[in-house]
Amino acid sequence: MSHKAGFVSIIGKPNAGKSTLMNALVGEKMSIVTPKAQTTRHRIIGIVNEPEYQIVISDTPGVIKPAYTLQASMMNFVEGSLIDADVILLVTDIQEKYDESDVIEKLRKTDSPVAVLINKIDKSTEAEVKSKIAYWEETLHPQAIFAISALHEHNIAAVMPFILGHLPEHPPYYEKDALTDKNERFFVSEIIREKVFKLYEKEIPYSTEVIITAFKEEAHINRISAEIIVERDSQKNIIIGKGGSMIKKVGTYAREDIEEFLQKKVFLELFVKVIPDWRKKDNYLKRFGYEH
Ligand SMILES: Nc1nc2c(ncn2[C@@H]2O[C@H](COP(=O)(O)OP(=O)(O)OP(=O)(O)O)[C@@H](O)[C@H]2O)c(=O)[nH]1
Ligand SMILES: [Mg+2]
Repeated sequence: MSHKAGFVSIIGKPNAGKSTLMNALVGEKMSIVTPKAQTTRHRIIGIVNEPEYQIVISDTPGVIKPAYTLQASMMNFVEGSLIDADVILLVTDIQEKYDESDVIEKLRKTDSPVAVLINKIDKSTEAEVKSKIAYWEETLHPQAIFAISALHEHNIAAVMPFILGHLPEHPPYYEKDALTDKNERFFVSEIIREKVFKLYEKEIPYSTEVIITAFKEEAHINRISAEIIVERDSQKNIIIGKGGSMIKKVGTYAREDIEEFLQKKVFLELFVKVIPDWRKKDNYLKRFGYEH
């Protein structure tokens, strides 16, 4: 029997809805989603398996001009996903201004087929959709344009046939029951980071990393310890909150989602640790899983 397999790269600006789309295409919550920009920091792989094909979808960080080493590493993940890509999905928020063209420059350099996904059309008028379609037609001449709502899974079904139409005949790259290439610890740290992004404001989410320090699997419960890393003592105090009220919220919300994810009872213990300027330090970034 013939079998198709290939890599799909989802790219775009921060907050465009890339991770929401990824989760909709895979049908599982693979990538964390928050209202804040730069939520995704890694290349996150979600795999769609059917007897006759395997689609390896990469969700990537939003394209920005890097201001510090962590962001430079995030942009390396974007570049890496483009090198492998058999198909590129450019996700763009319909309200987004495309005045600077970092993303477009990247796409002009590739030979891979590109589809532009104009997202969040639930928040726009039909006239706006029409004018954006014309804009992208002119700017990029992509192989296809879809007007979608990733959040409401509107028009998502049309994207799969486009992908399949551009996938080569190839044996599977991963086991046919694999959903991703990252381990449970990674997803647990992401769930905690999602709560930090949702619960804190200003520079706090961007100054934070989450490290799993213990992951003990017992018969009926997993005992997990994690460190929330921040850059300064003042941030540590904010993370903890008055009498520990804020970190307690992080812990409760995260534990609920981790239990859902692992389908198991979880005891979650959180600690806060200061590592000055970790976002600019190669040794810490490497230890935290960021390539450079
Ligand atoms: N109204 C509306 N909101 C959406 C839609 N898709 C995504 N969002 C929202 O947009 C915000 C950003 O979504 P994400 O999926 O995290 O965006 P992203 O492109 O992965 O963002 P980064 O990881 O920061 O680059 C979230 O609040 C989503 O709920 C949509 O179709 N309609
Ligand atoms: Mg994302």
